[in-house]
Amino acid sequence: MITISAQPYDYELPSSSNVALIVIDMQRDFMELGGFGDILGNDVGLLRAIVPTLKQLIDGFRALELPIFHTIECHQPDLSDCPPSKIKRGKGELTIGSEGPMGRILIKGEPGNGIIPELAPLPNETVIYKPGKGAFYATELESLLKAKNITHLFITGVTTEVCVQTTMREANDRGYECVMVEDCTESYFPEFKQSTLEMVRAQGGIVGWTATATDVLKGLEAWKPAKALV
Ligand code: C5J
Repeated sequence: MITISAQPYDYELPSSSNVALIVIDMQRDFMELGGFGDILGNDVGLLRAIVPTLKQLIDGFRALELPIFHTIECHQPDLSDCPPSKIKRGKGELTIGSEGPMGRILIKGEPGNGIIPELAPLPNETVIYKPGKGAFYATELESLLKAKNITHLFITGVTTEVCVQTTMREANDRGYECVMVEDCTESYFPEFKQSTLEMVRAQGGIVGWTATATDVLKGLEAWKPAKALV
């Protein structure tokens, strides 16, 4: 058993557990001008702050040969998987499916739908295409995690209070032991990020834990060899 320094208290990682890194929606639609985040009136530049730290965390998982799941929020070109209520939101000139500077907004396969180059998935990593905010809704994520007996999740990405928090709540309800990595998640609203971190760890960790990338990597580096010995 290894413990990772976390809030509201240390996170325990038994050697019998299996872990995965979940990287939510680090796609151009949310990170760059002309994408979905931008057309909704957000300052997309705010999200860049986490890129170097998230890259270090991803590299750490790669070095330890631990599984990484990337997600992309997107819809089919015919929008058959997008509820009309979602298309109507925002009331802007452009909406989901509109032609934007990076192709059709939030549509699978369009240039704007790609993960930013710095965090591009490797061929051996899984990409989950999700039509909802949560990564478990209408995707194969749960069955893939079950197939690998994964029990412990480290959750990162954007935006903290929307897709990251929704995914963490979905995972928590399914029995996964979840850590939201504090300096690897970001919001267009700094106060929403802070509130989300506090919500997650309030009431004895009602949705899970929060920890820094440094503490997660330190813990996993000790855990991986200890696990191998068991
Ligand atoms: C949003 C997301 N904010 N990835 N999506 O619509 O958080």
